[in-house]
Amino acid sequence: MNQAPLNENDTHANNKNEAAVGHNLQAQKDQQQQQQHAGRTTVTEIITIKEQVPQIREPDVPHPNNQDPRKDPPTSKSNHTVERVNGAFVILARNSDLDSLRPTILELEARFNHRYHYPYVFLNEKPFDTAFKRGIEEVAPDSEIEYGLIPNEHWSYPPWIDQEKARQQRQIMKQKKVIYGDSEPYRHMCRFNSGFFYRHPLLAKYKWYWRVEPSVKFPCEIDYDPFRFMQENRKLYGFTVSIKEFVETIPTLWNTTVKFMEQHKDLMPKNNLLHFVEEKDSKNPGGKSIYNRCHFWSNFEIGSLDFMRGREYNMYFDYLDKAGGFFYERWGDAPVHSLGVAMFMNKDQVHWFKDIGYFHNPLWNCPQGDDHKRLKCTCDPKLSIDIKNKQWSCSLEFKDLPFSPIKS
Ligand SMILES: Nc1nc2c(ncn2[C@@H]2O[C@H](COP(=O)(O)OP(=O)(O)OP(=O)(O)O)[C@@H](O)[C@H]2O)c(=O)[nH]1
Ligand SMILES: [Mg+2]
Repeated sequence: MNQAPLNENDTHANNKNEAAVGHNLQAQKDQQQQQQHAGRTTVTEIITIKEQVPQIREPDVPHPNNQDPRKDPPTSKSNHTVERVNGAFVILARNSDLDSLRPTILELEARFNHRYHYPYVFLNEKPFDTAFKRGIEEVAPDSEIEYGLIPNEHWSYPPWIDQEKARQQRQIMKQKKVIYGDSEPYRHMCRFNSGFFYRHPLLAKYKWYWRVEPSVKFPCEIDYDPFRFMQENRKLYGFTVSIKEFVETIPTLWNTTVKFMEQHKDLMPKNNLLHFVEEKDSKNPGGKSIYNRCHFWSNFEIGSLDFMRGREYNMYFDYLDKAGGFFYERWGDAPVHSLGVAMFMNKDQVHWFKDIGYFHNPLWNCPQGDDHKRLKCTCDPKLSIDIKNKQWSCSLEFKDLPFSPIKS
């Protein structure tokens, strides 16, 4: 599981690697689905709202690592509001994800959150059961934890979708062996993560979210507060890994996005980040540019909820939703978020958290050099996507893009 199966020496690496990654991911998904069936229950959902965290603004810091390391935030629930900003971890999960979530949360607490106690918000389209809640509270005993039930209209077919056509498309994708191509819940998950998670009432009081998934790893110390970094540096979206999407899952996403852009030029700032996702069409060099498939991997995101809740992004999501590609194709929330970010943000507002060690099967972001030592990393820096799987990564391209001023 921890071995990235990509082969950098393969000149036809993309196709081959997609298959290897796909196989690996499919096996993992199958196992999760089996676990899910075993773990379903009908226990009534309880939403526990223990307290609200006020937003606190403090003086700017130029870089997180320049913070005084002696100034640790308080560690008890009673006085934690002095140091936190208004953020929360957001975790979409099934009851059956408990065993893969616990090690992730233990590590996140040990590497970062034992100093801050940022709250957790768990979301599920089915009620979380008592075993899940107990199991989570054991590994994050000092953090506030809330459990939310997803409204049915955020996890079901909208009326304009032809469900028979959607079923047929899943069959076609299954034959083509597209990763998760035949999965109906995966599509609801991608649509929910694209356009609904930030509308959940439990997130209404927060300004920042940090998305976490089961089984991910945080192999290094996180020695500053990334939420605060976002706020104080006027960032809106942060990522650790950026890669190219499986083209079979998004055949019409780019053209649909182009149509949206043509109708809504007024929504986009002049210095947007579209140059991160566009490339010349080698088959038609004089023609329109095409999607280079680069996207921020959304299994890790630290982002502004105000941006996600804002008019621009939601007009874009609604346009995509009406086009039907969440069901007729298999549009993922990662390219959807990324295209939204590219259209509506400047580069200054997007941050690569290169110094946050991270693993989601099969890719690593492992800090290099002095950072690796200082942050007591347990990952192998040579396995980092930008070293081992350069041909897949878009992060270095992101780094080299020109900066542009923040929209006034
Ligand atoms: N409640 C709920 N959560 C789900 C469901 N399917 C996926 N998730 C969650 O949605 C997120 C993304 O799902 P993943 O299965 O991790 O999708 P992925 O990252 O593309 O693929 P792998 O991690 O490689 O399996 C994770 O937090 C899952 O726990 C579902 O049917 N119900
Ligand atoms: Mg995942």
